Amino acid sequence: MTETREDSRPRVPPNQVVTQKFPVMTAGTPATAGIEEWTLALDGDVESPVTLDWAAFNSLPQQDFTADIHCVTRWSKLDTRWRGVSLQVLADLVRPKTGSDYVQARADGNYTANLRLRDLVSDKAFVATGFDGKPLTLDHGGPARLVVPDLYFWKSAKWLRGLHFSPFDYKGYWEKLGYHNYGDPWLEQRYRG
Ligand SMILES: Nc1nc2c(c(=O)[nH]1)N[C@H]1C(S)=C(S)[C@@H](COP(=O)(O)O)O[C@H]1N2
Ligand SMILES: [Mo]
Repeated sequence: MTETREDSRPRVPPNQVVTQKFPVMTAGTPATAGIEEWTLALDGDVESPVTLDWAAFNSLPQQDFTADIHCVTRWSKLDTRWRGVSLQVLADLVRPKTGSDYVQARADGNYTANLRLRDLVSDKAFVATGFDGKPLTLDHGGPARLVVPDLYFWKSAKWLRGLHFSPFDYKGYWEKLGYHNYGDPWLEQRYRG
């Protein structure tokens, strides 16, 4: 683990501090579903909306991926290891209609986050069910959470229950409270305005 890349570009975005710990950041205490009741709704402006139960979700191709994650409260964690289904696989399944450029992630506990579809596809984001070789624990969003490493980690909704594809960019929980609409850590897009 190194904090500088081979070409000497910084590994850590501006004004972030690397931690070895894995802090738990949760607004409220959501009641979440066990795998018996859990479903993931892929809906909105798509050709083939579908609601996947745990078995259907797990029959999709899974990938291992390693990523650095960056919380807006200024901690970063490097080389986190996950397992999950790529957003590309989920988008291919439902086929967003032309102009359906936004995705609202919907989670238990009324948590939402808004994202651009182009920031999610091409293996830039995953719905993860595994962390560090084990099932994702409840505090970190189990049974399934979004992981979008290129954006501040508030965009990575824990206890994910739906992805709503739309031509409209509905603001999410933190975005409504004044956090930046896109949240690129390299551009320090922490707050709006
Ligand atoms: N459902 C839900 N997802 C959430 C949050 C939350 O409060 N509820 N917090 C976000 C924030 S601000 C961060 S930094 C990460 C923290 O994930 P962790 O608790 O696994 O570190 O989850 C994000 N996803
Ligand atoms: Mo965060």
